[in-house]
Amino acid sequence: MRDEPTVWSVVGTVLGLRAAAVVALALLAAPLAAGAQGDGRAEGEGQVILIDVAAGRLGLDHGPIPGLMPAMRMLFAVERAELLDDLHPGDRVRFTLMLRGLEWKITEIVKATE
Ligand SMILES: [Cu+2]
Repeated sequence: MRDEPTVWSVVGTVLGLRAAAVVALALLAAPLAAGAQGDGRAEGEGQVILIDVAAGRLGLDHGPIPGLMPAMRMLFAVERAELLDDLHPGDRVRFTLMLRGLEWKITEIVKATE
């Protein structure tokens, strides 16, 4: 873990940044990190808080996404509007993100059954 600290982890450690700031850094660093690590793919779980079919966006209260971002509430772009079909606020979902250009988009989403 100390072998090859990223610029962002060093900055975060030095400044003792709290979650919000680390999120901003993580978002800035995400395309670079994905390029460096290879596949530009991530998976997460969360709860639907907002569905915007017209804009093709989904608001999620999501848990930590390993290697990408901590838990937070945010809007994601969806790759296809059909991904929003049958979703409702409060639904628990599992989703896959793929890096598309500079933006992480949801490419798969399924309701979690627990
Ligand atoms: Cu997020």
